[in-house]
Amino acid sequence: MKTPSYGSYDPIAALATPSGESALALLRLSGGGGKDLNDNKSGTAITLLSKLFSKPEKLLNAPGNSSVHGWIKEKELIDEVIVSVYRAPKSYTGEDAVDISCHGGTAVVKKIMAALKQAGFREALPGEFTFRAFMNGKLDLTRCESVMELVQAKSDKARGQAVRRLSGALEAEITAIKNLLIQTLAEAEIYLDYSEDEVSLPEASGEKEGLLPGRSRAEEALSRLRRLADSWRRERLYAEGALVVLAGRPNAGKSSLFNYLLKEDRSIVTNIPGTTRDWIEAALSLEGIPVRLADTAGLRETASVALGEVERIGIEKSRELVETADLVLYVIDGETGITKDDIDFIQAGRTDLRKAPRIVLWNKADLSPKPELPREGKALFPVSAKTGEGIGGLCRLIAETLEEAAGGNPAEAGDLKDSAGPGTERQKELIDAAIDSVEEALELAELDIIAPPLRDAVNCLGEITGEFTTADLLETMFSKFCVGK
Ligand SMILES: Nc1nc2c(ncn2[C@@H]2O[C@H](COP(=O)(O)OP(=O)(O)OP(=O)(O)O)[C@@H](O)[C@H]2O)c(=O)[nH]1
Ligand SMILES: [Mg+2]
Repeated sequence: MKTPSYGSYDPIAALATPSGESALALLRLSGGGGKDLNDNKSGTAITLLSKLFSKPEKLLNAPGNSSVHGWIKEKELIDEVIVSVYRAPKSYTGEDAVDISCHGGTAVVKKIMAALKQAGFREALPGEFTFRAFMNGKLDLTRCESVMELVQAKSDKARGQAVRRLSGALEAEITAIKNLLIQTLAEAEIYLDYSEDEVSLPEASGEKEGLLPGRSRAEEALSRLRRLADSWRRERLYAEGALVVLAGRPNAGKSSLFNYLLKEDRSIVTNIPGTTRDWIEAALSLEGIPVRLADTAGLRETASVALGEVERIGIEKSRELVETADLVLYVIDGETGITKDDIDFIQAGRTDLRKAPRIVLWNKADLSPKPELPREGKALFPVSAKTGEGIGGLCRLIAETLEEAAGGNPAEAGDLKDSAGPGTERQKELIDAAIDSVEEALELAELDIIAPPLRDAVNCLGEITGEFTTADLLETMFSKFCVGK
């Protein structure tokens, strides 16, 4: 049997929903019919399925974007289904395509898939439906990648950014920047032609002699590219999330805050200092940012108390977690007040800029109000894990601090509100390469040598949207998608 490849027009089938017991499952079919999308002779997804359908004529005559009720059958009935019919080119893939909604049992899905194979379909490769959508001009590469981002989005913000890319926001911005560079290139070439004839450019161009004509356009392209690149860390924050670590002295209320933020009793809480020995991690979404929250063993100076082996290892682990955190929530026990250990920890975080940002919490504010300290600024944040006081504000502060650390100043975020930055490593690398090339072009004074770096930049931008691409790149990219997408 020949190995299936992405470039074929074979009729393909895949389960698009997770396999397991569920009310319904969705099977997707597409393709067949050869290179010409309207060629029905060799059997398209619709004609092939009709051989397994209880009402073949109804299916064959169904207009695009319509549904037909019936049964999938071989010699015997397999399942009662609804099939949605899409006709080329008005389908996701651009080919004739069908979605089958069947019952979601594993035995049902297995039997229908086997029957489809008998009828001439093969199992789709990962991302093959989206690959075909790209090849048939239905989606550019940024939209294709955003489809996978949407499937994988763990938070509302990640979803929002992916949807913006799916609606074409990144493609539009990349195309606009590319057009600025193409205009710059064209102007440089015209200028070269004119200067050979010793004719000066019209004054309206406003460019200084000897410098790159269209320099302001190239500069605008550069600043727009830099803005896209700057948004990358924020995009990663929304997609991958951050590690937030609760640290502080024993009994400060770390586990209580951990449970309050998670809205469940996950960590053991007692009034015995040193209760938490082994750290615990849990996932939650804070203001749309996926957060891994860690509760740790209380920090205390090893010299001041005789520590058992287990607690000593626990404290070591707490310190390690603090070092790898994206944000530390340092909890002060409001009942006992600020101690020397607390001051030492906070000072260390302030002086070492490599350390993750920290928010210092005054917990048990229900028992004793936050003290007014000189020069304290917004550094001491009052909360109560018992009454919930301050927790809403804390969630917002955590999100703001993480966004700030990821380079997202609110004004800039506002600028990108209707647009979107790069969503994948591939897009980010190409934007960086384009920035390097435009910077190089802007540094060159000689007009006859600026064209190559500008063309490089234009090519990088064309690669982002898929205007210029190679078969290898496409295969590597789509093979990371899931089957059925
Ligand atoms: N009144 C009041 N009591 C609290 C608050 N937060 C925690 N406590 C109490 O403080 C004690 C210690 O709480 P934990 O959450 O176990 O403290 P911890 O920081 O995890 O302690 P270790 O695991 O020992 O490091 C418990 O008796 C809690 O009920 C609060 O905001 N108000
Ligand atoms: Mg604890």
